[in-house]
Amino acid sequence: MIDDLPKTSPRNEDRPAVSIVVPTFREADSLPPLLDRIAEIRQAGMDLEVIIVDDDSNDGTEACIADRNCPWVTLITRKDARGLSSAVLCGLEAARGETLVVMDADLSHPPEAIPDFQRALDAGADFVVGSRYVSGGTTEDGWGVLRWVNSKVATLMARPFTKVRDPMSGYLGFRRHTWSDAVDLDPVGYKIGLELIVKCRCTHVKEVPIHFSTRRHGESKLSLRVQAQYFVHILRLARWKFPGWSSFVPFALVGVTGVGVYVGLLWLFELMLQNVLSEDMRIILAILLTMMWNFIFDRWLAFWYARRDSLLRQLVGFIAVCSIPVVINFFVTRWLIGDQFVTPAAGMLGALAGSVAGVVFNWFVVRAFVFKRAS
Ligand SMILES: Nc1nc2c(ncn2[C@@H]2O[C@H](COP(=O)(O)OP(=O)(O)OP(=O)(O)O)[C@@H](O)[C@H]2O)c(=O)[nH]1
Ligand SMILES: [Mg+2]
Repeated sequence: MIDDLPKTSPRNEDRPAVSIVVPTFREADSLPPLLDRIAEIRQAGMDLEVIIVDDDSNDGTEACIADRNCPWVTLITRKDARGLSSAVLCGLEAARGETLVVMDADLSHPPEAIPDFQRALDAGADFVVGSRYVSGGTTEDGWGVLRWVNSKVATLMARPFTKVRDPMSGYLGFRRHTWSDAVDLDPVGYKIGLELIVKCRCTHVKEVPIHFSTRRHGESKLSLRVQAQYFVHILRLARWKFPGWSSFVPFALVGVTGVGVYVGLLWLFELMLQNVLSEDMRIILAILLTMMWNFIFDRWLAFWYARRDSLLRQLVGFIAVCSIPVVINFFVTRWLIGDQFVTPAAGMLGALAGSVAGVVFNWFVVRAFVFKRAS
C-alpha cells in the first residue's frame, strides 16, 4: 500500500506530473508485473505516465501493451535505432511530465521508490539516483564475484566526475528543466545516469536507497561489448569535463614513449647503419622518425578535436614548434656519445633534456597554433 504521496497535481489536462521512461529490449514477461506495480502508485493518487521505448523486440511487447489498453502507457517502437542510452533520450523527448524518471523494465528497480524521488526533488535535489550503496540500500544476493568487481571498478572510474556512491544506477529522477539544460548529450554506452549527472551539471544529487532485485525474467543485455563501451564513455566525459588535462596527460605520455622510440632507433641505427650513415645523420634520422611518432599519436590522442584540420599544415607547424627541443636533443646526444656514454644512454639523456625543455612549452604552443579548437 502506498500512502502519503507528495502532491503531484497535474499542471493541465494534457500533462502528467511524472513521466516514467522505461527502455526495453525483450522484456515482455517483466512488463505486466511492472505496470501492475506502477498502476498501484497511480491509484494511490500520483499522476503519472509511462513511456516504454522498445527496440523492436518482437517478443510480444506490442501485444502486451495493446491488450492492457492503458491511456497512461505509451509504447514507442524503434525500428532502426538501437542502444539503451539513445532509447532513454528518445523516451525523454516524448515525455510530458514535469518530473522525469528513468528505470529498467526488469523489476530490478522498485517503482514504489518514485514518491521518494519526488520528495527529494521537492526538497531541492536537482537529480535523484536510486542507490544500492547508501544506508538502507541493498542488493539481492546472487551477484558473482566478477560482476561485483566489475561494478566496483566502473564506479571507481566514475569518481572524478561525481561523488555519487552509485553512479552506475539506471534508476534516475530529475526535473524537466534539468534535462532540457543539458549540453552535448552523447548517448554512447550504457551509463546514461552518469552522462546526465555530468552534462546536466548537477550539483545537488540525492541518493534514495533502494533494494536492487535480480531480474526474474528475460536476459541481461550487459554484454562484454557494452562494457567495453564504458571506457569510451569515460574517455569522452573526461575530454568534455577536463579538456586541458585530457590533452596534456596524453601529450606528456606520448612524449615519454617518444623517448623510448628515439633511444631504440639510435641503438638500431648504430647496429645496422654504422657504415652507411654518419653519426650526425643517424641522430637526425632518429629524431625525424621520433617526431613523426609523436605527431601521429599527439594528433590522435592529445589533440583529438583537431583531426579534421589539414594534416600537412599541422605537420609543418608541429615540426616548427618542436625545433627548439629537437636542437637541444641533437646537441646533448652528440656531445655525450662516445665520451662517457654508449649511444642509447646518450640518446636517452638527450631526449630527456629536449623533453624537459619542450613538454610544457610545446604543449601550450602546439595547442594554440597547430591543433586549434574550432571556435
Ligand atoms: N530500448 C533498449 N533498451 C535496452 C537496450 N539494452 C538494454 N535495454 C533495457 O535497459 C534496461 C537495463 O538493461 P539490463 O539488461 O537489465 O542491464 P542490467 O540491469 O545492467 O543487467 P541485469 O542486472 O543483468 O539485468 C532493461 O530494461 C533493458 O531491457 C537496448 O539496446 N535498447
Ligand atoms: Mg537489469
